Amino acid sequence: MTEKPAYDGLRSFLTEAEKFGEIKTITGADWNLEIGALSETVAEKITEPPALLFDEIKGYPKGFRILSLPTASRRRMAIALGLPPDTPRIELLRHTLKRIHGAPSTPPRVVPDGPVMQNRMRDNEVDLLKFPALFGHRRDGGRYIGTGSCVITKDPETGFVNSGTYRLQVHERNLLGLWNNPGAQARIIAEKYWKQGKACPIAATVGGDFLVFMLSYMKFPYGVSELDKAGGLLGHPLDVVTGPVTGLPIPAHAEIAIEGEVPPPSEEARDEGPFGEYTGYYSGGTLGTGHAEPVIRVKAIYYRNNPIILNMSPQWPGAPHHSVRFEAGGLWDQLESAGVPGVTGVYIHLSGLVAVSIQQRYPGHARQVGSAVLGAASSAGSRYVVIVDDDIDATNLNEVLWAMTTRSLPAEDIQVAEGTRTNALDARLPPEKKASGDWTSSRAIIYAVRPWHWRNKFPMVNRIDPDQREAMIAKYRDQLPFPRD
Ligand SMILES: Cc1cc2nc3c(=O)[nH]c(=O)nc-3n(C[C@H](O)[C@H](O)[C@H](O)COP(=O)(O)O)c2cc1C
Ligand SMILES: [Mn+2]
Repeated sequence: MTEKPAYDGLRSFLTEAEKFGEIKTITGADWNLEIGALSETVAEKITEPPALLFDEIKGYPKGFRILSLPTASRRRMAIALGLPPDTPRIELLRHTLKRIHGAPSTPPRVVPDGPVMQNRMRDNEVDLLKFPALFGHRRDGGRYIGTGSCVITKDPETGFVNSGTYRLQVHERNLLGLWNNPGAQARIIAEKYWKQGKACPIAATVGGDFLVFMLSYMKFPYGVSELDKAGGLLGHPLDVVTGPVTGLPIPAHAEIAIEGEVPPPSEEARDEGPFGEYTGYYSGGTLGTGHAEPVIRVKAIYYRNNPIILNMSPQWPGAPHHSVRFEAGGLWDQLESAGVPGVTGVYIHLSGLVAVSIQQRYPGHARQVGSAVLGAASSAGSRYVVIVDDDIDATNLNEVLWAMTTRSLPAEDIQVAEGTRTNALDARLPPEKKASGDWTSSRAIIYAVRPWHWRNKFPMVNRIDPDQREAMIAKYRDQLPFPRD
């Protein structure tokens, strides 16, 4: 019997994904716009694309690598989540969030040393430009080293350790920009230090275990540590080394980690961004607020031999980073908790179209589902909600649009709700509203279902049935290039 190889962070994921031929190494690409452009092009043009491991990046020695699109295929997403590689898509969609929320909190284990400490730079040696930080989008305000980041801070009053994903701009060889949404927990923590006139100690990884990264970009209640959750999901405590400068825990198998401090912005702050965002527009940073943003004074850098930057730089939403939008499973759960019956599928398309398929059971059922979606916390930020019948696959945008164009009547089947919640990254939020903090917008629910009272007279669908399609793919797969997934 072969023993399970020892846990090795991102390297464990790469080893497993490589077994399935899921990693493509690209040499000679340029950090300056080429890697960002290629990653977005591949995600848009190739279904279930390979992950891209960039090596021998222009101007950098072999071994200083960047990983793009780690979870853009269904199989790699399963591997990253610690599930069997053949886990079906519907399972990933439906249960990923449940697994995460149900996982126990297992505190990290402090170890004396770890791969991340293989190479060190302290004080005057610190040089962020030793790594091929990306200039990702043409109109970005600079190079960003942290997009797949875990930014670790500790509440000075309670000792709670938070890990959050926040973008990190390289201002200088030893200075990073830090941009926080209102409500970001690192910001809450930093302000506690600033109030005492102190700089906030901070540690960050910019490459490491995908699971730890994923937990870092999810919202947990203040006080729930993402590092504890990681232990729960991994099934063993996350190994951490104690940062020599800050005393903060640093994942021992991370690729690259920094330590430093965030001074009060009154002492030092810099213009930040603009930065191409996941909505498909530039936003945030100084562009969004007009004032300078906090910085991290970097005191130390640690990195593994042949370190890998995790590139999760936002892409136009039609070029997704993830094969499955499992956040939709959270909305599904919330609809069930609201007691709404008959939901057979939930998906979130692009940056704001929610599709829900239902098996209609009684008059008014579709409208009830529509209202419940607007009321659910997980649907905030979506502009359009489309309710479809259960013969429509909510994850298939063509099917959803076909239902919209054939089963809904604009004059009767579109409901508009005004004054609903949105966020500062909403491109359609007028400048005056954004400035005044009135982050609200209207949303529409489109009822693209067969009208309940004459549903049985609705014309029959002219489309081959799924069993026919599956039979044809199975029979002709050798002769025709049907996709595998
Ligand atoms: C790739 C990526 C980049 C992100 N960048 C930022 C950012 O720059 N600033 C921010 O406040 N949130 C950003 N977020 C969202 C936060 O990670 C998310 O709100 C998370 O809940 C923050 O952790 P916290 O709840 O512990 O504050 C980003 C998310 C992802 C996936
Ligand atoms: Mn948190």
